[in-house]
Amino acid sequence: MLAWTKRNKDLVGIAVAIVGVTVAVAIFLLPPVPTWYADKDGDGFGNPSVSEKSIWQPSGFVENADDCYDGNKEARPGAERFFGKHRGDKSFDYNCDGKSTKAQTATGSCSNGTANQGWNGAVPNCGLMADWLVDCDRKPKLFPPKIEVVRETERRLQRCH
Ligand SMILES: [Ca+2]
Ligand SMILES: [Ca+2]
Repeated sequence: MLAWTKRNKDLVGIAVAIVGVTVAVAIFLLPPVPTWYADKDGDGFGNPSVSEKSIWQPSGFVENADDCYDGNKEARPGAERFFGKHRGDKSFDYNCDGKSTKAQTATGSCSNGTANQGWNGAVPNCGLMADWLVDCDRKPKLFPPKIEVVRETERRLQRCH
């Protein structure tokens, strides 16, 4: 029978200490559990208000939280297209820069019968139709005799992003 000597007790104490230090070092060296963000619209950009912590990437989640609206895949950082319809929450900020930028802001004018194309009046808000000046025609008028400038317009939609 093995005698439980003081030396054996000391060896057990040292072994327990080594195991304890090893576990502590292993826990310290483990990478932190990453946070994943829901990407419901599948555009590769995550919703900052819907997240999950997991070692593995959950399905439908991405590692960034850069989406400004996760209900429309056309609305994402860096989007270049302009749209005539809001993205789904009444906002036209499709490129996630915090503002709705109008595609067309020029106002039209006629100069010597030549048109500088643009809106024929005030610049419309995003998603609204308005008249766009396409041409200026000089037409003679008999009474009183003069040259009249007639503005030719077409209806256009203000697109934004
Ligand atoms: Ca998204
Ligand atoms: Ca924008």
